Amino acid sequence: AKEFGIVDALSALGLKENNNGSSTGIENFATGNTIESYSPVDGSLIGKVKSTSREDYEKVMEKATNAFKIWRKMPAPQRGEIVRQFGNKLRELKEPLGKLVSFEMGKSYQEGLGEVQEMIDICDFAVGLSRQLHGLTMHSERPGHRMYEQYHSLGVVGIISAFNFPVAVWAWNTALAWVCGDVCIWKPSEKTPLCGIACQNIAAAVFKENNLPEGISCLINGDYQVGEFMTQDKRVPLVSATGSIRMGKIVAQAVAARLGKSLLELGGNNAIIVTPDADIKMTVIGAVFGAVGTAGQRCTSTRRLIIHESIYDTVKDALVSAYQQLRIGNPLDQNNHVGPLIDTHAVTLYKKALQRVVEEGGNLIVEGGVLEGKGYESGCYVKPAIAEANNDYEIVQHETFAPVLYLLKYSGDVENAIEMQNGVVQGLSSAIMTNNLREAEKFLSVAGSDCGIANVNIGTSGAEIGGAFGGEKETGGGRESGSDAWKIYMRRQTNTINYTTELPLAQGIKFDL
Ligand code: UN1
Repeated sequence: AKEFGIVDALSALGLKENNNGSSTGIENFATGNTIESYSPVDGSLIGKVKSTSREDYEKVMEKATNAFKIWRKMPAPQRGEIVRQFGNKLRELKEPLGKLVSFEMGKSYQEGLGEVQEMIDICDFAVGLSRQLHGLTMHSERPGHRMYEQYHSLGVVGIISAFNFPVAVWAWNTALAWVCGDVCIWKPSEKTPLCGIACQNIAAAVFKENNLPEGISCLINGDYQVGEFMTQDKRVPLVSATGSIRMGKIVAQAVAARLGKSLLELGGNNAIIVTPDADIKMTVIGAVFGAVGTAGQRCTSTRRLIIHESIYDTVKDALVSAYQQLRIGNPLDQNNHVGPLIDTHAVTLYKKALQRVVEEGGNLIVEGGVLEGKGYESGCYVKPAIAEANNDYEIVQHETFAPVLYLLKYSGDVENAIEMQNGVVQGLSSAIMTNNLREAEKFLSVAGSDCGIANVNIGTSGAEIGGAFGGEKETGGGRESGSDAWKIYMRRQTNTINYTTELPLAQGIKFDL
């Protein structure tokens, strides 16, 4: 860890060995069980964090609701100024935070930096947005009346995020929620709690410098039961949850039972369609990055390649030779392409997927396996694998959070490929590689990809923050980040004002006294 500057990174981020890191962060009053955070990079214990008990949660909620009363009254552009300062702090701390992300989660240092860059980008976006929380004006049907709509702050926003993007997904939600005048309570994944504490420390410092209550940003820690404090709590009008479809269904039902709003960003089963008109070189780079980047643990990771039979062997051979070049190892060593999986449980799921695809009739053309020996002591390093398979295999229909890529063959028109691509329960990201305008437009048409993200000549992962991010079907339907995704963080109000001395009724109804 020393060699890669981890010790310095931890101290730059204000992290101690024992982080009593519930509550609003700086005030240490968490009393729950201790969560230990082990690095998948070398298996070492990075630090300990206290989880949030029910009583702690009540205190956090009190701080959040009190902070909301102050924060919502601050003009939105001034809230934007706070987010600008937060973004600047992230710029200063990009390297240590990127390193911590890499060390605690296991993604490459480049991707760790990229994740912090996503946080910075969304802050910039949110600053501009703070002057653009526009509603519409309408023409009233009644004389001397004015009608318009406005967006008001919602309240306490609950954020439940996953280990794979331990800091960026929080920032997408929180930067928008803050300019919208909401306060946030965040439960990071219990697999990456130190990333949560680091972010909390950064936010808390900004609030302190501006004499604002730290309750604008609150942190709670623990497993799904701690998440349930929020999903079942009427005081949380919106719960934004990122994770598995299984988790999303539980969250959605709990929130819906009290008629709250949920924003769900769940699993993907993302495919790239490779047509006879594809640029093979671009296809290979896009597919390999999509499949092995973040060790296949992005919700946007490429899981399936749907390749036209006429170029199938060419693409397959190019992929096999590209996979032979991959260097697997310590993600902080920038010579490596692929880091570890998050933990040994993920390794078990990876092994099961490889076994299952063979049982179902698949053919492993790049075999995979768990790495052992020097540098791989954590037991979390696996070789990216490729299997030839059919779309209807149970395992192909399922999202395995690991670097396993399935090759599927199609024949005839691109419509056949689109049907395969849409033939899964998930609907997050999709892509087509083609230089043929007709194929590209068919893919983007109403009868084309059914996903929330559909790309042409780009892979499935690595979306920019400016677009709305999320997907359809069992991906949950939520949209985060750019475009008008901010609207879910606010409540809309329609206002009609009468500036006459008469009281005409809408629809021409007569009512005289
Ligand atoms: C996720 O995996 O939960 O588009 C988010 C991407 C990233 C975000 C992924 N910008 O791959």
